Amino acid sequence: MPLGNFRNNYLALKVNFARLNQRINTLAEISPIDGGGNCRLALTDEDKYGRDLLVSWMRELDLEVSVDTVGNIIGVWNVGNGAPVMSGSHIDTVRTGGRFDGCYGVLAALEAIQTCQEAKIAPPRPLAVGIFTDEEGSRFAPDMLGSLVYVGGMAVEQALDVVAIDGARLGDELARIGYAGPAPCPGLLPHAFVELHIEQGPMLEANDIRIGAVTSVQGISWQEVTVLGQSNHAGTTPMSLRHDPAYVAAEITVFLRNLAREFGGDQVCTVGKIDLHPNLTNVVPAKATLTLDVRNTDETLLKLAETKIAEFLRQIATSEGVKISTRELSRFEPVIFDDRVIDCVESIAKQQGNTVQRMPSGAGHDAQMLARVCPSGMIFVPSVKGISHNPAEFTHDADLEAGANILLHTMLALTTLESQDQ
Ligand code: HGY
Ligand code: MN
Ligand code: MN
Repeated sequence: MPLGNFRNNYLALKVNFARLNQRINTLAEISPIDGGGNCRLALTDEDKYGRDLLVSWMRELDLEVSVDTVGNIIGVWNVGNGAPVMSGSHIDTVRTGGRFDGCYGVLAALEAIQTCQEAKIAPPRPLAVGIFTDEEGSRFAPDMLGSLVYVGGMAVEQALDVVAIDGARLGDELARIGYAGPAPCPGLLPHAFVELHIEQGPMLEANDIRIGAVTSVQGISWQEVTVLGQSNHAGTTPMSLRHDPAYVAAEITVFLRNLAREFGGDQVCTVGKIDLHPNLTNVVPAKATLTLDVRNTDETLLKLAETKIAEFLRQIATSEGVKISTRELSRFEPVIFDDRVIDCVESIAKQQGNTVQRMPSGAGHDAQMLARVCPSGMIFVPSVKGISHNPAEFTHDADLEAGANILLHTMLALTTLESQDQ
C-alpha cells in the first residue's frame, strides 16, 4: 500500500485512554437508561444535549466546527494542506442503546486529534471528526441518513421532509434543537475516511480475536408493511369471518424467520416494530403496521428474499381478505471498503501486537456512505457476548484502548495515502 513513512516517527504514540474513557462515561450520563445504556433518539432534546457536549469538546481542541443543513457536525484540525483524513460516527442511539455504539468511534477520533496536538505532531493533512445525524434511522428512516446526505446520496430537501415514527418532521426537529446548520451538503470531501466501531456481533469474541479489519457492509432492506383488515368484536365474530391484521402480521413474522432459515448463511430477517390499531383487548384489529429489516452480504440473495416476501404478502392478502401496502424505508446494496485502508488497519493492528481478522459488518455504518466518495474502511473491537442495541452492550477497556490506538495510527498513515488519480 503506497503509504509514506510519515507516522514512522511516531510509532510509539498512544492515546490517553483514561481521558477517552472519561469522555465515554460523561457522554453516557446524558439520558441514561436502566442497565447502563442510553436513549438519545435522533434530533430529540437528549440528542441535542449530546451534540452540545461534543461541540464543546471540539471547540476546546480549537477545531473548526461546522454544522450542515441536515445537522451533521464536522470538526477539523486545520494543519497541513489539502483534503482532511476524517474519522467519526454517530451519537444518536436506538431507544434501548448501549454507551459504545457510535459514541466510541466519535470520541476515539477526538482523542486521536488531541493526542497529536499534545505530541506537537504536524500531520501533512488536516484531521477531521464527523458526527453524522440520525445514523440509527430508528426515529427517521433511512438509517445512516445524515452521512447519506453528506455524500450527496439523498437530497437535503427530501431529508428535511422525512417524517418520524412519532410524526415529527426532520427539518422542524433540526431547527427546534438548533442544529439546522448553514454548511452545504454534499460536505467537505475527505482524502480518506476510517471509522472505529464496536462489532455489535459475536464473531471476534467467538474467534478470540481483538481487532476486525472490516472488508464490507452487508446489504440492507427496510420496508414498512401496512395491513388493513376489518375491526370487529372479539367475542361475537366467528374465526371464519375474520380479516385480522394481527394474525397476518404474525404470519409475516414467521415467514421471515423461515426464509432466513431456508437461505442460511448471512441472511438475517427482523420484524422489530408492530403497531396495532386500535390495540385493544376485545377488538379484532383494523390495522397492523410492521417493519421488515432484511439483510444479506449477497445482493442477489437479498433481492431474491425481497421477491419471496412480496409474493408471500400477495398470497396472504388474498387468503385473509386484507389489503396490504408496503413502503420502502431503507435500501442499500452491500459496500466493499478500499483495499488500501483494509491493509492499513490490518498491518497497524498487527504492528501493535493485536490479533486481527478481516470480516464483513452485519450492521450499517456511516463509513459505508463515505465509501461512495473517498477511500474508506472500519476498525472493529469485540462486543461481549455479541450484544448490542441493548443497554448491556459492553467492550473491555483493553479492547477499547487497542482500537483507539489503531485508529490514531491509521488516521496518521492515511494522511500520506496516495490519491487514486496520482
Ligand atoms: O441498523 C443498523 O445496522 C445500524 O445500527 N444503524
Ligand atoms: Mn452504530
Ligand atoms: Mn446502532
